[in-house]
Amino acid sequence: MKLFLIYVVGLFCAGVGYGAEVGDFDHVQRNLQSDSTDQPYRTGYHFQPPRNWMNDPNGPFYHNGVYHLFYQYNPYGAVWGNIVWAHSVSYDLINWVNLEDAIYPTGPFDVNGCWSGSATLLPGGKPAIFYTGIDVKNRQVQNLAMPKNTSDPLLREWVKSTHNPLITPPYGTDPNFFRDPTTAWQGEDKAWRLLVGSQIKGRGTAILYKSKDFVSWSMIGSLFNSLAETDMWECPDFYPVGINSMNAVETSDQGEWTKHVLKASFNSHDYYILGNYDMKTDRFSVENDFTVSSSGLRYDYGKFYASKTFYDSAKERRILWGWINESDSKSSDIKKGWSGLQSIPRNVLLSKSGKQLVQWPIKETEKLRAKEVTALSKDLKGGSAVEVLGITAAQADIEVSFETTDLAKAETIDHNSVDPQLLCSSKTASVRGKLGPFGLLALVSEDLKEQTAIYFHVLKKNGKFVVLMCSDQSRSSLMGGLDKTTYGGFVDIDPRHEKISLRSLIDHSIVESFGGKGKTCITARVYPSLAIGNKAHLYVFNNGTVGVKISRLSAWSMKNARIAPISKRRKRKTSN
Ligand code: DQQ
Repeated sequence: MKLFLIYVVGLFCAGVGYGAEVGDFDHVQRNLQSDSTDQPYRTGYHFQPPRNWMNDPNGPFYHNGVYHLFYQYNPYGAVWGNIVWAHSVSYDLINWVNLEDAIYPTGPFDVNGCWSGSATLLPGGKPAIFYTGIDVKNRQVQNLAMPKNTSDPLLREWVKSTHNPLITPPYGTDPNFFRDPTTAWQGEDKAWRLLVGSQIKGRGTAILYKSKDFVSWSMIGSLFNSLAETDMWECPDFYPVGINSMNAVETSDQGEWTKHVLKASFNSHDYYILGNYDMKTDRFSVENDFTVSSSGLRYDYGKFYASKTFYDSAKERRILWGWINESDSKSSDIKKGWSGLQSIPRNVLLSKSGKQLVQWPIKETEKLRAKEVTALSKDLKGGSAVEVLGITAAQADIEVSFETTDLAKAETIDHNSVDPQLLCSSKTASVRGKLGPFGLLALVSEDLKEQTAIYFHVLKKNGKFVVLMCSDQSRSSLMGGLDKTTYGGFVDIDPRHEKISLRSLIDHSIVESFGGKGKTCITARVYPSLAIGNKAHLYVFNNGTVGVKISRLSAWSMKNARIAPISKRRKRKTSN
């Protein structure tokens, strides 16, 4: 269908039913909470449990045709606490069935909580989960759990090792800063390795452990000594990526054709660095250190934390999930009865330049695309906006690419301007620039007073063009008491030779955006009070003085994912 275009002036003056498909999963029921009109911020196709608090994605893996996702969950309320591993399964990473909690406190080694961790597929494919238990002395210790019955396709019950805890805080390490074990990898010497996040003398770190039998682990030391002063490294992730390859690499693979990614979650963001890892010596030689400002490499420059990847052997790809927390208050979460989402699963690859990662929503997301509207080669004059009509603007997927022909008119910025978030905060969507701001206005109200803007600026710095991507939440809601921080990141593209592309997944209270074909990602949580459901609108806009061209725009209404809980939480035993 062709796009209907409505030009707008003065723009800057001022659900979800889940008919559960039973398939091979039994005991499913309708998720009653999601379509209710007093729940305008529930999402249609992002993963979230029917109620209560959720944070980090834990231990995802693929086993015998089924994807497993675990997550930090409070079974009793919408705020953090009573943490267990909830468990959901899927055939396609989009539609999910929620099972019983998989791992919950049972013994002195985890009596005070079952915190984050990762899964490893052992030779033969049997999954093993390492997680952090908060023990009877409130120390953080690392425990092992295995499925009770691997012939159960859903792996519903998990049994803990009788040797738990397998790893306790080493001498000199604060027992409050020793958690979140990674997926293990196996060297040519057949020994397993894993990392545990920590902080020593004011610096985040990841401690390397080695084991021949997966039960008895010895400490090797820090994988890499960062100079950056950071909080503790939560949820570290360490994995290979193929150089110049469209296929991902299994976690234990390593060679000249790979680089390694070390990701650490601290200061509310997920930072990563690239380097070469030699499994014989366990040396990790890095190309760059962590950079705490937003000029450094981050998975996402908006809301995205405590992420986790896994290798999907079915499709030879590496998939990344991140926890997207709320931007509203605790009391609003209690009122809503829930808190937290997972990002759309993203495919992760090394960029062609080899200098950064690129992320893209997994192909399966496109199964949810329904009605499509398109537009080709349209001029977007400075100071104009065009409404994208004919789709459900509150639950949509949109891809747009822009051409900038008048590059000579790009504004020059000071050579000291290195922090893109700061730049975006001064160059909000309503501030007119030259080549920019141009991009999308999502979740816009009828009277245009509410809007979430995702946009670019083409700027000149030190004689070179730089592309800035921003997400401006300052006008996302008429309500107060929300975190409306503006986010920003640079996009490593050359506007002289490349189009500037943007894809945004809009889903009621989340706008997940991918700039430059996934080189820069920004996720926003917003709570419009007017731009809700079918009252929400979507625009392409250009608030610069210089015209740009829309080379192509495609937008789709998005169907609901089916996310269905099992009918009853199974009664807990006193030990598992
Ligand atoms: N969340 C978990 C910890 C982890 C933190 C507790 C990161 O294991 O360090 O719920 O969000």
